[in-house]
Amino acid sequence: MAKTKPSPKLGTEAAIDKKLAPQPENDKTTQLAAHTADASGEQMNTNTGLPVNNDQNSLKAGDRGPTLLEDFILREKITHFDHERIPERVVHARGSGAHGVFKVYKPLSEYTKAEFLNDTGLETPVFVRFSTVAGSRGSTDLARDVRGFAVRFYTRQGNFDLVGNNMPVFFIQDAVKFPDLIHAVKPEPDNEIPQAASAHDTFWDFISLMPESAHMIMWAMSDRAIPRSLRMMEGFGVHTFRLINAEGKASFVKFHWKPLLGVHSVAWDEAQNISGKDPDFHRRDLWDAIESGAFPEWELGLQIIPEEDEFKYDFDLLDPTKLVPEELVPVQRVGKLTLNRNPDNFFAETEQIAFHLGHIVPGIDFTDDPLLQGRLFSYTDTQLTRLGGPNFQEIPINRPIVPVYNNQRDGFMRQTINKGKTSYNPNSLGHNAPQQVKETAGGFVSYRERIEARKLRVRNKSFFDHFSQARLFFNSQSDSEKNHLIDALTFELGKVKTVAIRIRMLGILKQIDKGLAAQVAFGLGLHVPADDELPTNQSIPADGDPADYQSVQIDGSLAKSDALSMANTIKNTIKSRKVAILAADGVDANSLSTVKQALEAEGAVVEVIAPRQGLITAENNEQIEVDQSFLGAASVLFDAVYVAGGKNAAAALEAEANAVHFLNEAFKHCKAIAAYKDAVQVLEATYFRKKTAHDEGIIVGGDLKRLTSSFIHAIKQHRFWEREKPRLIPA
Ligand code: HDD
Repeated sequence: MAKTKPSPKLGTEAAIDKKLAPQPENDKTTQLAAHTADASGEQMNTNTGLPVNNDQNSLKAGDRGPTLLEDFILREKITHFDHERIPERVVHARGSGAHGVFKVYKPLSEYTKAEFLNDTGLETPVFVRFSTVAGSRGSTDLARDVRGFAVRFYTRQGNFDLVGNNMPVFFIQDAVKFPDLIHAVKPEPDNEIPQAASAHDTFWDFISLMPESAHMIMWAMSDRAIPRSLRMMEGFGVHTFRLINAEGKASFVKFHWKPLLGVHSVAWDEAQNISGKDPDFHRRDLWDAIESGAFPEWELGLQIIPEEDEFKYDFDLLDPTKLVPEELVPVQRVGKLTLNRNPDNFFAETEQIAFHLGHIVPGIDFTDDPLLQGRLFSYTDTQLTRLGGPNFQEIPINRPIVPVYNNQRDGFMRQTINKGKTSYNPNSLGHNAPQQVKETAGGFVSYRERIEARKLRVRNKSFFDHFSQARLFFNSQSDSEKNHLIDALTFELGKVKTVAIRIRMLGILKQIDKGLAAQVAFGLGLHVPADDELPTNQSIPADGDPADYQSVQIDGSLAKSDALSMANTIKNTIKSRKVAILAADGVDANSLSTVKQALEAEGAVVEVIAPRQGLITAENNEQIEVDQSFLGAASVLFDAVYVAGGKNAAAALEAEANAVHFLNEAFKHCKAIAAYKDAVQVLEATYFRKKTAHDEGIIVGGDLKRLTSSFIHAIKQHRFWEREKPRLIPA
């Protein structure tokens, strides 16, 4: 509970200096500030305000006697502790959040009447929560998984939640299959294995029987599933939504988030290593970036499709397993999201935020996408168990920035003290307040969609092309991305024990691309099944006619979409990239500090790694502070590595197996590596040096200025994936 009247002050300097957190920045942070409590300089008291004299010992009968039931202070403390945990989210349990703001670039009145998408002077407060889907709350950040990308806009017309993912399509077409999908991907029910991983029988059993998942599987097995940073992922609203303008005219819309740092991933071997070295890698990266002022930024993108064009495409806009290629409908960048403040309290904010796809504002509306329609039920329903009752909207992070007046009352943990006698409408005793709002004054009215239909439990034939866009995705990947996809599928299916499931999956892959299926089959030591061995489509109801439910193939005119490959992303900055400088006693101080300063000037985060922590003594006797020793540091936690010069330092690093391993691993994960003068000697000790000819990502030389600028250019490239092919390094 927030303490608005703090307990007596100590009267010390600490009390006077007390920081009032959070510093109010906008309507939402000001609102949250009223609910925060800061104990600095304060005395301890119980939940009822009683000053506590002794928090070290329970109340006993005698100094060695049993604890007395009377000890209400003990009971209060233990009782609260016993109930500190709430159920984790049934999906997306593992997540990290941050506050920020959104600003629209120009009014979008042509398409929508939503105020926050029209008023360019408005900074709309937002809270964003990123997540993985399958793992538990404490699972690793680097699991191969879809990432949740949920954005809440605290607008003056109420909360708008855009609850999306970092992939633009989904596994299934109808919400009725969601519990099956999640049961299949979660740890298997008998032994609760594996944690945060899809590489197991039940997941691939289900997928191999659900051809509609083919497109999403391509995304989930691509490098999009192992992002370098939450700050370097795209976001997608997935479904087709509607925008409605002031005249009531609707347009279809797909929402996108485009990261200004580009879209980047790590290598799968690296991801698995990071999971051990720092399971909080993404959470820490987001937190550190915001703390250091390197605020993550995305542009909001819209693909707008006129209503008249609803049936123009060779896929159905209502089918969430399809994307609208950017080549067909360009993404207009309409505003910017900036994350600029870390939460004060993880539980109160990141854990208790309750997103709901159904939180919309006038000017935005739904479509009949059957996945979207089912989600509209699930999100509020799940909070009733997770947050313990119907008053979760009153939790500070969930409150809109506008006051709430309606006739909903009571329930567990009700906070609001509603005044007056009336809690019904219409009423005369309370002058009919709170009153309904006219549409022209901002009252929400659902889009007047015309529906004339029979009730049927069916799926439209326009949903039956399961493979064209899966193929479009595969064809759009660079060679290294294709190799990663093949490796990922081979890895995952290799973990599947039931051979029949592996074979069924090869049957699915074959329909996407024969070469892809053949390469995965080779890795698994299997053959691609013939057509009559292909899986049956489980979407067929028991009494349905299979002929009506056959997967169809539409040969869309688009063979390739550049926007689908991360190889085409922006590569123009090293801002917030982490660079390791390897050094030891005898280092050439100038070669260390010149590169360090140049990297920091470009916004990179640099750490000096040496055989031991503390200070090292440079060639010129300068004392240089070490950030981490080789024992605590690992190359997988950095984007690039530089070995500073100095004869003695080079000899010491060459003799240090962990330094050589650091470089081998950085090479294996295709990172930029630089070495100055004598430090080339350390490279000579690596596995890769003798085996690689020219490599643009390895920069060596004695001209510090040239070396620094080439190194910075190399870090901007993110990775040199072409190195992987020969599989030289066993690191
Ligand atoms: Fe969902 C959470 C995204 C389909 C049911 N979902 C959840 C979160 C994200 C998504 C990002 C975490 C929100 C947070 O950070 O608190 N979900 C998606 C996307 C989907 C999708 C992009 C497909 C396009 N989800 C989906 C379906 C259903 C659900 C079809 C059920 C029918 N999702 C839930 C849920 C969760 C949830 C059970 C768990 C915790 C929560 O809602 O608050 O209601």
